[in-house]
Amino acid sequence: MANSLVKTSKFLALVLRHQPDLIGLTLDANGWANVDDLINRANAHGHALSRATIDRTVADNDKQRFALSSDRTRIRANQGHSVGVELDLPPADPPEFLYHGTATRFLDSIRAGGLLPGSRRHVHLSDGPETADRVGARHGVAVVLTVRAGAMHAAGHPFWVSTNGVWLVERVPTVFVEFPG
Ligand code: HQG
Repeated sequence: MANSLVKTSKFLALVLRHQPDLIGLTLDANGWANVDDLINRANAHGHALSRATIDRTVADNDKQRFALSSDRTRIRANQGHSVGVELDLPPADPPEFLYHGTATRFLDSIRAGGLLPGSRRHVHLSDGPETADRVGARHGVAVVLTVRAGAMHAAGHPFWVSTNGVWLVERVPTVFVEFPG
């Protein structure tokens, strides 16, 4: 992803996941913003944004973080929100194991309380350990935890998978976490 698109992606993640208020933007109950409104408000707040930049950012995004509505008038983040939106994803059957990347400094707390969403709406899980390792490295010395997703689902915990392939759960009780070593 080109540098200017990374910058736009970070700005869109900020206003579509965390702080729409920053530019006076309104998200609907499912997290969608009107694209023209987003462009006008971003430009009014000194963030140069055009339809073409948005289209490229959505299409070329390394993690497919954003989606346009089918009529291309609305945009939302596929996952990662801290603001209260209902993504309205259908529940999904997870594979037997999913992975969560974290940092070693969080392990004692995770052992005590399980995996919690923190400031986000969901705990994020991936279907491969490599992605989890990269996610964990953002926080310090990475450690990959295996989540017994099949057993957790069988025990009644709902799972969702975002349009960009991130598995989402409300929390992961410690009993379903396999710690290394
Ligand atoms: C940890 C990026 C203490 C958790 C990534 C994580 C991902 C606990 C941190 C997405 C805990 C929260 C999300 C507990 C969990 N005690 N710490 N009980 N339970 N934690 O950033 O999963 O590039 O909110 O392990 O790629 O790191 O932005 O979540 O280390 O997909 O699209 O608390 O963000 O995607 O950190 O990352 P975060 P995350 P984007």
